[in-house]
Amino acid sequence: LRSPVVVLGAGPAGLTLGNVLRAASVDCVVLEAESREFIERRPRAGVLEEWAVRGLQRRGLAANLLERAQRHTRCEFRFAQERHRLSYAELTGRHHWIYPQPLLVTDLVREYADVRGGDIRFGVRDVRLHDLDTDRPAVSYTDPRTGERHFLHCEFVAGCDGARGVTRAALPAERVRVARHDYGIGWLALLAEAPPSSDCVVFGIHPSGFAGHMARSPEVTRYYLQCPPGDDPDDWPHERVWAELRERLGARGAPPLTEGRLIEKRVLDMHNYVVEPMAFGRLYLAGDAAHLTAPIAAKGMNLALHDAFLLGDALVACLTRGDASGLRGYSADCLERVWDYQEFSQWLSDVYHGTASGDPYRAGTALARLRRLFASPVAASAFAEQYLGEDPGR
Ligand code: RFL
Repeated sequence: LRSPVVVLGAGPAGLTLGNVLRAASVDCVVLEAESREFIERRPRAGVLEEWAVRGLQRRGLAANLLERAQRHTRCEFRFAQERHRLSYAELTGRHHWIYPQPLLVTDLVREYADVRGGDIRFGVRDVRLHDLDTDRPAVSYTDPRTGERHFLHCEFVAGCDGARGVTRAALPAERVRVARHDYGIGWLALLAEAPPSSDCVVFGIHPSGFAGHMARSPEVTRYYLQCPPGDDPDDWPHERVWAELRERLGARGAPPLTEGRLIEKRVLDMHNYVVEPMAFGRLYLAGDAAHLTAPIAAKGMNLALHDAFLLGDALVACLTRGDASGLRGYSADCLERVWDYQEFSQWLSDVYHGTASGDPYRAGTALARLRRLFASPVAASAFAEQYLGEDPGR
């Protein structure tokens, strides 16, 4: 079989890309290691930047989202027992959308497979890439039901297989540079079966460590607790989690947290990486396969969508009009935003984690940054602009 594009991975990046290709009648095959049920339930992100939603909408991919997502216009920092609200929509005229990643993935897979008739194969095993530096690359995999090995010959391979996929490893070490940053901290990522305890995202900056509160839906809330990297989630029973959250998110006048059963509890070793360039031969990387940003500033899914829009448009231009300029500029065009978001995550990490670092110098500078955010409208506007991400349409 020969399809012009093989897309590895059915996350936000791969499915958006598949939809863009199908809308232009470009054939592609999406290969996904997990089952459809699994990817439609995998809980992760939930914060989408306005420009990203507009990008989905322009491509006919945001109907459900716009009906169901919540609009967020501000966030709240809590430190030294005080609450400080930052109305970023007032400062920038832009806002966030809150829509859980599994719902977006469900919408995208339905549109790709059930509406646009796209080819998607779930549960593939032992995926391998071949002849990437020729104009006839191929992808092979084992069909889980029959055990048979299949070869897909194509013109382009899109590596959208996330942080643990195989495509990044296929890049020859001498042709790419991987920049990596370890924060040296862990975050206990929690999902609670409880309604949100605030109408906005809350950041708790506390000497015991950072704590975060993020709405996901009227019934489910994401919380984060800073912890040592490699901590065992089993050392965080229900009582300990809620006691720490109450302590770290506590402030004068703050409503009590609405507690609930913890339905996800995992420790993230916080790190980032960036692969440069995001292409080799006929392989183009998109999303977490090319760059990871720890969930500090809620940027990962937004970057994955940005890559998918650019790669989709570039592949369509090349395959339907013979115009390869988009593909030539793809990596550089993506990396500008990637590095901008990396820098913001780094800045915000210092604010979140400085007071608990045990280093009085870092603690002092972190508090100075926080005070400046609420004393200087210019500093607040600069924060808001980066938190919402630059609008590529402006
Ligand atoms: P994904 O979503 O990981 O999808 C990759 C897909 O590839 C499959 N796969 C393979 N398929 C075929 N062959 C192979 N060999 C394969 N190996 C893997 C996987 O099963 C999977 O289905 O990558 P993509 O599309 O690049 O999307 C990236 C986003 O998922 C990620 O950046 C965000 O979830 C990050 N993130 C957040 N981003 C935001 O923008 N806002 C947030 O609020 C936010 N919160 C988060 C997050 C990530 C988190 N975790 C789990 C690290 C919160 C958390 C807790």
